[in-house]
Order: sequence, then structure tokens, then C-alpha cells
Amino acid sequence: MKKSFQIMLFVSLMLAMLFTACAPAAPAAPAAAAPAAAAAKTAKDLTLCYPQLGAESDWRTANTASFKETAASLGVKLVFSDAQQKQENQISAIRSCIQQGVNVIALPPVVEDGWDAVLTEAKNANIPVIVVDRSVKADASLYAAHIGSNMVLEGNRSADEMNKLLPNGGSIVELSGTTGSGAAVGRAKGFREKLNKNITIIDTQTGNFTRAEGKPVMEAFLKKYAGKIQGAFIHNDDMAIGAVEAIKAAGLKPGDIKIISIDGTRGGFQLMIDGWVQADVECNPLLGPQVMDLAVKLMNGEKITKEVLTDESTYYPDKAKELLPTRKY
Ligand code: GYE
Repeated sequence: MKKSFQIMLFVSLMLAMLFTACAPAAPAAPAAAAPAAAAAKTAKDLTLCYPQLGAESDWRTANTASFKETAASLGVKLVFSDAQQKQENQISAIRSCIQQGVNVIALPPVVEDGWDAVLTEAKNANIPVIVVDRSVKADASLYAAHIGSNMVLEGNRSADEMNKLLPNGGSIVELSGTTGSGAAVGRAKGFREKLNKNITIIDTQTGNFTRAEGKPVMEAFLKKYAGKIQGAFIHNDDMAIGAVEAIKAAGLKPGDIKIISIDGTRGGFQLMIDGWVQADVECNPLLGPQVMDLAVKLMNGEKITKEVLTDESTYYPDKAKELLPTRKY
């Protein structure tokens, strides 16, 4: 009796299970207007403001191209402007972007100081700012993130190379980038941190990161310190191209003055192939994809990394010829 009861129970249980599995799904209860989760925003929803600082160098041209090409391929609406190396132009471009109600502003600041007011205006308008390439000296609460190179490290690397080239010490000159720019300040600082004590920087002048200004600065150095310059630390390849024109015109040969440059542009690679530059410290301008990825994350309120430093290395003449065709800028 007990046993047959158990069997019946088992059979009816099995039948019940079978029935539930085969039964057509009950019609869904009329949706009780549950709040639909907001669809994640994509690059196509992004209007990005990029108040570019200028067109002073091949690095900058490549940086602009990276933003324009990435925006076109992702469907990002890019509000682009060129400030011609003037901070006031960048500030008014940012103000106009705030008025237009862009989603995110990516700012490559020409100089480090003087951004507090406009960054506060963006913050009050709830528009996040990504500082790109060079740094700003502003309270970290005024911008969402910084993506760019470690300029101090680039200066450190440049000094390591100069130390190797002048093991017995010597006198060198420095052609510095735009005065007050994060790139020039960081590179100068990093270079001095690592430079051997037997190497003396006898003069430093800005060439504003351009070929046109790099040349007369070097001409003046060559006149003033004729026969006394063993090396030159030049903050970018464009100024190095200008400086080499001056060195050639003064009748010097490749290698007479050891040159360390920064960027790793095609022009810099050509200078290495021709023997004028002994090491080119990489600085990567192709920041468009990373910045736009981060901007979309910001639109979606995702957690992001505040400081993103680009991974870079140093290039030498021995591989320059082989690598030149692969260079993208
Ligand atoms: O090295 C130079 C450009 O800010 C890293 O600016 C950038 C620098 C780059 O004009 O060529």
C-alpha cells in the first residue's frame, strides 16, 4: 500500500513536469510600463569639440588628421577649429562649443596656465573636458581625464641619449618648444633630471615648435658659440629640420653637433638617415581613437581612468631606413 502510493506520487509528479515543459508559454502579462533602461550611447551620438591649438608641426598635422579620420570612420560629429597657437582663440572656440551644447570637449592646451575660468564654464554646463596631449595646470576636478605623452619621461630619455653620445661631457644648446607649454616644460625638466653633470647647457631659446623659428635660433647659437657646441637637445623634429639647415649653412658636417630630437616624424627619420640626428624620442600624435572611445564612455557615465599615458620608445639611425616606410606621420 505504502509502496503503490509512492509510485503514484512519482508518476503524477513526472506527468506534471512533462506538462509544464510542453505547455505553451502563458501569454506575457501586459507590460506594466517598466522604465526602459536608456540605450547606451554610441560614437554616432557624439558631438565632440576639438579646438586644435595650431598647425605648427608635422606632429600637429598628424594629430589633426587622426581626429578627423577617426571621427569620419566612427560617425562622430567633430567641431574642429585651429587656434593658430593662441590661447585666446582656443578659449573662444571652447565657449562657442559650450553654446552649441556639444557632448564632450577634447582640449589640447597650447600652454599650461590660464584655463580655470573656461574649464569652470564647461563644468557648469555639464560638458566633460578631456585634456589631450599637453597638460594643464588646473584643479583636477575641472576636467574628466588627460590622455597624452609623458613629457618628463621624453626629457629623461633624451638626456640618456645625450649622456651616451657625450661620455666625456661637453657644451650643448637647447631649442625649446613653445614657452609655457606642457610639452616644453616637461621635456626641459626631464632632460635636466637625467643629464650628466659633465654636460653643460650653455644656452636655451624657444623655437616655438616650428621649422621657421628653429632655424634662426640655431643660426644665432652658431654665431655666438662658434666651435663650442658639441650637442643640441631639440624639443621636436620640425625645429630640428630648421636647425639642421642652419648647421649645414655654417659648413658643419653630420655628427659634428650631436642632436637629440623628439617626435619620430618622417622628417625626423630622414634626418637620422642623413646622419644629422643621433636619436629621435617618440611622441605619438595618433590620439583620435583613444579620445573618442573615452568620450563615448563619458557620455554613458562609465567609470574612466583619469590619466592615460601613451606608450612610447626611442628610435635610432641604424633602423631608420627600414622603418621610414612604415611611419604614419
Ligand atoms: O612634440 C610638437 C608639437 O604637444 C607633443 O607639439 C606636442 C608637441 C610636439 O608641435 O611637434
